[in-house]
Amino acid sequence: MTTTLHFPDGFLWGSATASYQIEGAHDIDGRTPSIWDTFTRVPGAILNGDNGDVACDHYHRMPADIALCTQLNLNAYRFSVAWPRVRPDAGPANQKGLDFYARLADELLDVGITPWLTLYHWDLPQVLEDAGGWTNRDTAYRFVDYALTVFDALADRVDHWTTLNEPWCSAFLGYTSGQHAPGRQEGVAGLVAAHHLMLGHGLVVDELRRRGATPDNGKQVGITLNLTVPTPINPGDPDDLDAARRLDAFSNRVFCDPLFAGRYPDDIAADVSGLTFQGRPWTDAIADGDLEVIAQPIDALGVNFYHGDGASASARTDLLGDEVLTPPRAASPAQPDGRRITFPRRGLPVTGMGWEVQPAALTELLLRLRDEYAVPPIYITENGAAYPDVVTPDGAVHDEQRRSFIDLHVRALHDAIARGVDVRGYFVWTLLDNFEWAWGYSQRFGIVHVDYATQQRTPKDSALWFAGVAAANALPESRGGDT
Ligand code: PNW
Repeated sequence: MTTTLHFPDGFLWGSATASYQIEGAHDIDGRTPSIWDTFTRVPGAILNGDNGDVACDHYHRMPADIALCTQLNLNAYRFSVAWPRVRPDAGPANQKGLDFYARLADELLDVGITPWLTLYHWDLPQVLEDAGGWTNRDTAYRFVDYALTVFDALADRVDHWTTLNEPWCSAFLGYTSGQHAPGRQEGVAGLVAAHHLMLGHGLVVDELRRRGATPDNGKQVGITLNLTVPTPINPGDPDDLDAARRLDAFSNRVFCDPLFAGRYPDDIAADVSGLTFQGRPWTDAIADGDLEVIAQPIDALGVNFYHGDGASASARTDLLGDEVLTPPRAASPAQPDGRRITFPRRGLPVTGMGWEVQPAALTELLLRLRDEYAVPPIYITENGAAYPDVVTPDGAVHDEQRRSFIDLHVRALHDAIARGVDVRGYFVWTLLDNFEWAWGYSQRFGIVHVDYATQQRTPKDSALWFAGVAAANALPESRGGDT
């Protein structure tokens, strides 16, 4: 069977990156340390002791990397700005840092690629962490200062503004499990951090609106969340049902409910009752008016989707998958209630990260967002997969697994659009193999291969295929028999 799946006119086909993962140049032109510079120096925090000091050296190779986007027919490029580059030590603006992003935006505009800017993709200035980081309410206000510096410098070039990337990771991997910087393992501190992150988001939306960032002026302001589709492993087991509920509460609803309904979910109160951060319940962090600030309307919702989760309360390790190489702290729970959730394998294929491949979950997630929340237009701001790649003697990278992963998810996305969900773009994660956080350089998510010894870039087969999809604004034909 041969079917062509067309996407709506004006659909965005992009790739996404993040500053700390690709830029390198960690101490160049006035940049000062972020929490990731510090965390990568903690012995045992990162697989193989890797860090982002050099990464893909994108800071020095940016024009060539943007030329790759052109070659791949992309019409949008999502990048993040490094806070410690443009406000080093959270102090005054640093013109050299701002100039880099102005040049980046100009390179993109010159070749007709829409710049899509994320203000915070996890590189908090270390000085702010020293003052408590996201558990300190003041950080939300410092985020506003920084955001306005970036907006004032780049608003003449950039129309698409995203406040936060994946506050779940910043809050719960940063302050509860400690798998990400700053590496704190402080239980409900993650909820306090989540609230301050979302407060920072709302305050920035408010201030950008005041400065004219509205759709009337051709500007769009939004946020990117990583959301999951929790499924109880054994739906007949009340404990598994509750594990799936808790996963949903602390992954999805704790962000979507305040953002789109102006309240926190009721059930989490019982889950964390009696737990405190610095002697106080996390709800002490919520001041009058905060939820109104967080819930103000946005123009776009970015959804990052990698996998669904089969959730269980069972500790039976024989239900778990084969051991994959994981970073040292991956085992500690990211749930702020401290209770166990296990993720037994469901017999689905898995990627190099050990993440299950479940494209139908993307369709399900998008339908749920449409049905349960008053969401603005949605963009898939990240989706992709890590697999071990081999450069063959002919100089190519035949990454059929990645190509198939992207193909299946783009199909699942098309299915959601066909069923009436307003999705307007798809950004593949990621343009270049890069520093994959706690996994260091051991996981390759790029559609372009990077040889870290030479910094040579080689578009993989998936990139060439994606270029065809972007050019056609369609998937050429159904690939019967793919898995
Ligand atoms: C996202 N987890 O991170 C990020 O936005 C990217 O920077 C990252 O490279 C990409 O996904 C792939 O990991 C996540 O442990 C990191 O559940 C970790 C998790 C989820 C998302």
